[in-house]
Amino acid sequence: MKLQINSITDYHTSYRESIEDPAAFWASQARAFQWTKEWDAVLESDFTGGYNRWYMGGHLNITINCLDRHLEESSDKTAIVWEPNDPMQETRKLSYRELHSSVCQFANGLRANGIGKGDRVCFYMPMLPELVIGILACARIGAIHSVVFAGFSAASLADRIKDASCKMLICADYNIRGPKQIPVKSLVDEALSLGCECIEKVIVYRNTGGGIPWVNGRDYWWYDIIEGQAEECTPEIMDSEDPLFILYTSGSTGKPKGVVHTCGGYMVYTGYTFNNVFQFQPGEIHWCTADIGWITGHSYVIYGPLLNGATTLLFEGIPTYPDPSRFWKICEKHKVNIFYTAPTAIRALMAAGDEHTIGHDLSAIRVLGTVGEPINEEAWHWYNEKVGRGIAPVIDTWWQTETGGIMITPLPGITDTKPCFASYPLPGVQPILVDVNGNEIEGNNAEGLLCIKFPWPSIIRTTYGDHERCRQSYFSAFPGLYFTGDEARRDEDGRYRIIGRVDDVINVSGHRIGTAEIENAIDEHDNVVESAVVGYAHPIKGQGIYAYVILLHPVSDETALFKEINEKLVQYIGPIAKADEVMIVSGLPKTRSGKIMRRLLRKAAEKDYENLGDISTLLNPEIVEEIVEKSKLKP
Ligand code: 7RM
Repeated sequence: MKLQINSITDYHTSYRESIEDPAAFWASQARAFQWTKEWDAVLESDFTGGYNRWYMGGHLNITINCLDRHLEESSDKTAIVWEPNDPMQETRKLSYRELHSSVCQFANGLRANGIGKGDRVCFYMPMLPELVIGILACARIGAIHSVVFAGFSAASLADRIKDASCKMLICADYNIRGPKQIPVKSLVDEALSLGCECIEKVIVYRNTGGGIPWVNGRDYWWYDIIEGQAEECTPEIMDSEDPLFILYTSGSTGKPKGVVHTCGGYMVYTGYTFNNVFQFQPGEIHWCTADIGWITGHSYVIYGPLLNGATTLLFEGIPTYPDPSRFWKICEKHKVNIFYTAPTAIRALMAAGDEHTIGHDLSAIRVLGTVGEPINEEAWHWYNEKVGRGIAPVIDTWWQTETGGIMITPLPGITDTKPCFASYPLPGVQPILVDVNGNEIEGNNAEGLLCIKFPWPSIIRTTYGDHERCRQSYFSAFPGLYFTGDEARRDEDGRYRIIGRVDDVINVSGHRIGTAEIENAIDEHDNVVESAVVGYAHPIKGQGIYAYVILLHPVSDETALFKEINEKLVQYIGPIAKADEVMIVSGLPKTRSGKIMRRLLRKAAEKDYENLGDISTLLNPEIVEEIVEKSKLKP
């Protein structure tokens, strides 16, 4: 793909052009792709109603751009390198031609099984090439994919299936992660027993070959679906604004939001950002370690790299199996050029000791990326020095499920880098800091709520089935602005540093979880009357989960109670939502209007007893002392 920013002057020029004439800027970016019909108008936006449309009247299919377009010149080039969980098992490689054939074949299989344009297909699968094949097969025929992270519980899966009324569910028999085998098909059956009548068929990919429960007439093997299907498939020609996928993310209420992205804008933005942010060079191997169940996996494991004809590495396992050198062994083995991971992984590997990085040839690495949460200074330096050998720049990329692609980031080799700073907005991105009243905080050396004042092609289109919720969540806090939910600081040179969420969202190891979701699950425990959950600083996870609970009856064995609470969290949400600390309290600090004072709970969790602020206006100020005293007894 052409149009790569390649100097600082170029960056400034592009940035200026993107602001002065956004339509012209984004039209020229879009021309790097293949459209079957050009758009009539580039953009139409109404932040008041939360309506944003891009490339209206344009027709395309994103898989033509991810696959067909590369066949002429690079059909033998590797599209996917798959590295299994077990290092003794063989690597799989799929060329662009093979990936194209597999996608077409499965797409034909989906069509033969009643799936067509607009139908929702849910994926609950581990990191296998078949997950990529299945997702692209949906895109090929215009079906809307909804990937649910395979670490979520059966209950969470059921909620997401029902919210999008998915017609089909695609899973594996078992998932393998580190030393564990997870019986996903059993979890799927459990989810489907929770009122998912919308699901007509379940497609099962045989991953381990272990025994699984089976429902005749509903369950089908992946291989039976593709059996006899042609390796060519006419793509469904999509309107630019037809939905491409739904991806659920946590907000401040208990119910996850189905973020909807559409075909044209998402394609242009992920292609544009992959090319520029990583300064991609043809022939490079790109490894984004994110699970495809998150937006980072959608945009930078699948779509961004494939749109650019890159080789994308897919890893089934975890960073610490069989030992904490696994990432570096894979980088060495496949001569990875671009490595993109989360601060939580960096911190965990840093804590495991330098002996694991030493002795691995990491010389192919040209760029190191991080995403998902703030990276602390120590981890930034360790990454830069031990992994990047002081040569490969670290790019701290800030973005969200709702933004579809990277928004604020250094450009490697072009702009400078500074620890903890996501730095500069990409051309086309117009960040602004405001105070709580929505007044712009101008000038450098400023801190405020991070908003974006102009749309970009992959801005969230709606929350599935409930547009009002989309308007309310992102466009109502400050009229005329998209509100990110994050607080940020702008330094003396205009670089942005992301401080964190200002809403009731906790970022655990880079995974977003709403406090309300966690509290709902804890409240399911028979002995819990009420609970309140806050995030607190955690050395590896970034934020840990601290739960305050009020009990119905006192317990003698607190450890047993904590275990039961965590069982509820695993049951209702998944292992990522386990509480790190639980404190039994006789009451929760509340305002007179009945709102829980999370600020106080956060301070107690972090043992920060100074500046508790004015507590005299609380409904029950006496409870603060109890909480502070109990917190002092915690490790
Ligand atoms: C891509 C992704 C979004 C939230 C976002 C922030 C936090 C993401 C950074 C970051 C500091 C970063 N999507 N966040 N990137 N905080 N520095 N580079 O993570 O929807 O799952 O989460 O994550 O709070 O609002 S997400």
